[in-house]
Amino acid sequence: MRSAKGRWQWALAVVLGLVAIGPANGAETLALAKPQPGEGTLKPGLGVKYVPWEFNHVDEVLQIAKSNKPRVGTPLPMLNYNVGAGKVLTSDNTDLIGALIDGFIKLPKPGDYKFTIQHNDGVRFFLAGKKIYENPGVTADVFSPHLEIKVTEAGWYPLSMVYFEKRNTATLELYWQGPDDDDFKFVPAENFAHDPTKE
Ligand SMILES: [Ca+2]
Repeated sequence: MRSAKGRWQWALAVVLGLVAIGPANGAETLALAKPQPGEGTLKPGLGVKYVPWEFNHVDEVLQIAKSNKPRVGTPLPMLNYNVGAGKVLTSDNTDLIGALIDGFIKLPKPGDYKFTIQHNDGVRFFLAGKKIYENPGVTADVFSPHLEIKVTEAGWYPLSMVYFEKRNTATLELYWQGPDDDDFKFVPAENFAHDPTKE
């Protein structure tokens, strides 16, 4: 038999143990797309729709998209755009353009992932319906913090972004560090897809 003090210490140890195996940090746990997209239904790259306007905030992109029908653009093979004063993503515009990006990202194995975005101008980033990051206004090139994601099942996860470029230079890059990676790299093209019926 444990003494009263012993029982108390034992109970405390159990509680501390539970705390220790709970979420290690603020990492978001994502829900897999259910059902998973069927074989052959997805096309490579992320879907994108463009809305021309002089935006100062990602909310304005969503607002203007309600009245000015967005134009479907060529899908984005991957997010590695650091174009200076050149054309924004796959649009023909070098400035004054918003983008609604929608598709899937394949997270190939369970484990802890970190993402980081470099962007110019504003962006809002969703994974599996959760807002992972936003920096919604006009900005020079800036990196997000490391965005920690906990994945319990491999598969396709919904990914969406609202983005705009106001003036001067434009950047939209998405990097990750997977469970087995030592460093950040661009999310490869093979890990992006979109549903062409949503175009
Ligand atoms: Ca800019």
